[in-house]
Amino acid sequence: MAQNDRPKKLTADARKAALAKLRSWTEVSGRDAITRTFEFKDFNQAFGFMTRAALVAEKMDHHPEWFNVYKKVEVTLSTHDAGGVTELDVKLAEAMDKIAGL
Ligand code: H2B
Repeated sequence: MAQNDRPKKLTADARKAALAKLRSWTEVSGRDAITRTFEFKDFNQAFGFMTRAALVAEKMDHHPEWFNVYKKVEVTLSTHDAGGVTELDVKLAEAMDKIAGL
């Protein structure tokens, strides 16, 4: 991504507004990042979600930190290049919610 169209960290107000829309996501304590734990019916559903989310993430060139155990997927989103939450994290969070269909 070119230097000047790199996303900027959201202001505290903008992040609050974004989180009000993303009802199932919360702020990570001690870090500028957002998190959500998805719980599916079984591993197959969880891994299907991860596969679909991975394709979206790769297309966006914006990647999740995530941890899967059986049917649970813990996701943390932050823009490493910006050192915090940006519009890209909000977009990926919305896409993941949609894919999960929960
Ligand atoms: N993902 C996330 N979450 N944050 C980033 O800053 C980031 C990324 N940067 N995916 C991208 C890749 C960058 O490293 C490449 C070179 O565009």
